[in-house]
Amino acid sequence: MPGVVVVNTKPYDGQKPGTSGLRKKVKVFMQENYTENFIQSILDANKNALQGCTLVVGGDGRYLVKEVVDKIIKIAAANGATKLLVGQNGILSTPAVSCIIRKYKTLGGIVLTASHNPGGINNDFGIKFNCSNGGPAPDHTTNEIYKLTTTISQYRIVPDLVCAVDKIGVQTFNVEDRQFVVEVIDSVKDYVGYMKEIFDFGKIKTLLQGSEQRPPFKVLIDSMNGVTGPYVKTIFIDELGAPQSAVCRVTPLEDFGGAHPDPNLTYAADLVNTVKNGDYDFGAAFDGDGDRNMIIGRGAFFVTPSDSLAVLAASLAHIPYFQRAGVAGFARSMPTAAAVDRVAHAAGKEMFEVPTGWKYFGNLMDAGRLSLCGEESFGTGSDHIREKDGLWAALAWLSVLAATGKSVEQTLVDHWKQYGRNYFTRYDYEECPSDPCAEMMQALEKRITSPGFVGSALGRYVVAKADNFSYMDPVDQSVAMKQGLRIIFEDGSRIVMRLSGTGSSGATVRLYIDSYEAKDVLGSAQEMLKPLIDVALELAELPRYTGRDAPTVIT
Ligand code: VG1
Ligand code: CO
Repeated sequence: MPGVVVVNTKPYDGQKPGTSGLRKKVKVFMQENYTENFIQSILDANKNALQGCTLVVGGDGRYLVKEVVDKIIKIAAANGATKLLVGQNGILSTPAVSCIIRKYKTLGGIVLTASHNPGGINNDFGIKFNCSNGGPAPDHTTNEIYKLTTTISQYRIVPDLVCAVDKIGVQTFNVEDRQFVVEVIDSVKDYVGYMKEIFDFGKIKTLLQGSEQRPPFKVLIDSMNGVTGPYVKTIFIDELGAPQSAVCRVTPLEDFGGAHPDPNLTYAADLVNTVKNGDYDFGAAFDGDGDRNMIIGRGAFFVTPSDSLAVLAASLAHIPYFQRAGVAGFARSMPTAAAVDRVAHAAGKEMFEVPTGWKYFGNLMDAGRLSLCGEESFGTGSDHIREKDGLWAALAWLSVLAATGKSVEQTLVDHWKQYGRNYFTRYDYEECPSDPCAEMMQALEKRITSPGFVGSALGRYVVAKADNFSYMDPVDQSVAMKQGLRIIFEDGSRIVMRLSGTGSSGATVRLYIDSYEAKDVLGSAQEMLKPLIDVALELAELPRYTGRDAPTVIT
């Protein structure tokens, strides 16, 4: 019978979860006891609930996932956990973890991913705790976990417990007269089953294969060597009957093949070029852990995530899940353009604006007030789970296109004609030196909150409101402060600036620009927004502080 060993350890600085879990370089996680400390702290934060409960464990297949799954099994066994549900070979997409937590009513789950950050020994790893509602832990829980990491002195482990995670099935261990069960589960089955309940796969299949009325609708789905590969193969090839050529990069690789698994115009340029130059009606890409999505149409017509959210909000009636459950309110993160607000307004639905990070949507969904939400950072999702869901978004789009018979571009043009258009762009300055960026944000905050700033003119824009965004959750009244600097102009245009909370080194500055046009809806975002971008760069003195004259990524 394998025995529990108590290991003495010391706290590490900086184990504070960011926007979505603890993310650091792989080599940071490989330091002695670093990972063990954090896992023990997660379990300690749940100490009173572990016995008799189940935890879900899985990750996006990146470098270190397998080793850390093994550590979690051994540490959970030593801490009196009763059962773990582990994805085969440690593979579970982030949306699948959320789905499984909810389906089997578990205490929560541990998700091993650094999401859209690159993988491999020289890149990033991450650990995130999700609660029993399936969503990322709220701030008070991550703060509790963090607090425990600052005082940890011991962790418990069963070093000799040997558990094979490559075979599906139940394994039972005796640890100190208790039974400890690990059930290795099929990584895709529960999730795919759920998608078949949510959507009408028959209609999507007919769209893809063509009918007497319509030629086949050709799609290209790019998993970017991330975790969605097996899910995409099962859904698109086995279930929807698409040809092999409809999917690409569908084998999860530990280093994502050297790619940056972030579905945007820069890092998914291959998909964009293939769709642009090929005979495709639709392209979609997902990030490393499968919660983000990028949607493009014929000719690589790009759908901004803010518009994607608005279009889906206006089209939920085409999706069986919403036909059954009805549609409550909508929500977006603060930097996301307000296109969806117009749909909410027209439909008489509640509309919420929350800080960046999916954890802020959970309470609203649990309270039954939120059906569909999204972030400008390629996140779209609904209350079917408590994470954003890349594949769900692609299937939602295909459901809408199957019902309307329109192209992606026509769908957008019609939407803009009806609601007007929120032009949006985001500039990312990745891995800048930290101190000057912090100074820049401080200086900007001081400037925009000083007397006389509201009412002043910047170029042709007159400032109507300026602050550091804070949010009070309408369900539990918890408050999140300092969530991003925003300047709102009299015509409704906005400049938003914040520092990323998911980077693993240095500072990443995000600048978001959005501006509404009721009639002039067919312009280019970069051209339309140029005057406002210039105002923002000058106001923040961004080139001077960051030393960059151009962003790393433009969306
Ligand atoms: C970024 C995005 C945010 C998203 C978060 C996690 O955070 O801006 O909208 O929720 O990543 O996404 P930040 O703090 O770097 O701006 V994922 O797919 O990485 O879990
Ligand atoms: Co992600």
